[in-house]
Amino acid sequence: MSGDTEDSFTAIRYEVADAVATITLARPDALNAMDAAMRSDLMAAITGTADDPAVRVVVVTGAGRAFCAGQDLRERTAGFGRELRETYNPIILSLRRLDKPVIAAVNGVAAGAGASLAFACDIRLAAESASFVLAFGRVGLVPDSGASWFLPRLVGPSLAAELVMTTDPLAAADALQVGLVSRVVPDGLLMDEARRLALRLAVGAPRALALAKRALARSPEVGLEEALEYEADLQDVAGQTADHAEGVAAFLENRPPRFTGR
Ligand code: T3D
Repeated sequence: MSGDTEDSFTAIRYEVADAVATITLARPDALNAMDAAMRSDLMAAITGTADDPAVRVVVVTGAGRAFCAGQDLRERTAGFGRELRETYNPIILSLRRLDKPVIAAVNGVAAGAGASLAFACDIRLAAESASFVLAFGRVGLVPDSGASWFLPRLVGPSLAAELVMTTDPLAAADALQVGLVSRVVPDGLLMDEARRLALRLAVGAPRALALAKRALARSPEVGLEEALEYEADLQDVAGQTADHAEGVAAFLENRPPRFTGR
């Protein structure tokens, strides 16, 4: 595993170290609001992680005091539906389809499409000062970039409706209570905690993690019988991997496994 650092973007920072790619939204003066450059950088970075066998886990976070304030409201749009279809939606779908765990390290406010971006990640860790604001209604818009799909699944229909309709912020502690985030940590420790978790996942069996992600992503859309069938299909695949054999051998030899992704 390498200790490389790569950074050829303007609106984000992209670093790879120890098999963990960290994508940092980097327009702190605008609370990391998403302009065209950021959306393009983000898409390229996610595609880069998919294509890079050295990357096993992705962390998404924000520079400064915010995670992401959603669409840059100073940027003129060429058409809402078009912009969503051409830029936001592919970002959301590529995060969901990425065969690697994605951790959102929500370091501050996540508003509008910034909240959607966090929702599309597999695991959300939040700093104590973080919050989620379904801000769309404040500017006369509707939830987009997957917010209307993710939120009811993550927190239930009633709270989802309340958050969307009132646009009241949900503080990190409350987000933890309703299961929107899995951990809240002191602000200064968020990235250490995210990195610790990422490194743990980076030594897991990559194929098994990818297949588990697929099963979890599919579960809200299928009934139990179909889920059982899908699990059986995936287990046929996982059970044939060298990593399964390595995991069993390591268990029997009472040593840590060395997973290779084969
Ligand atoms: O294609 C399409 O356009 C459709 C897609 C839509 C998706 C969406 O995301 S719609 C929702 C867009 N986002 C918002 O409506 C959120 C707007 N921001 C806020 O409501 C607040 O800034 C926050 C609740 C996020 C944080 O509040 P606060 O008090 O901590 O910070 P602030 O003072 O409002 O903002 C600090 C600076 O960031 C300020 O700039 P300044 O005055 O210091 O130069 C502010 O203008 C800037 N900023 C914050 N959010 C945005 C932004 N600049 C541009 N766009 C933003 N979204």
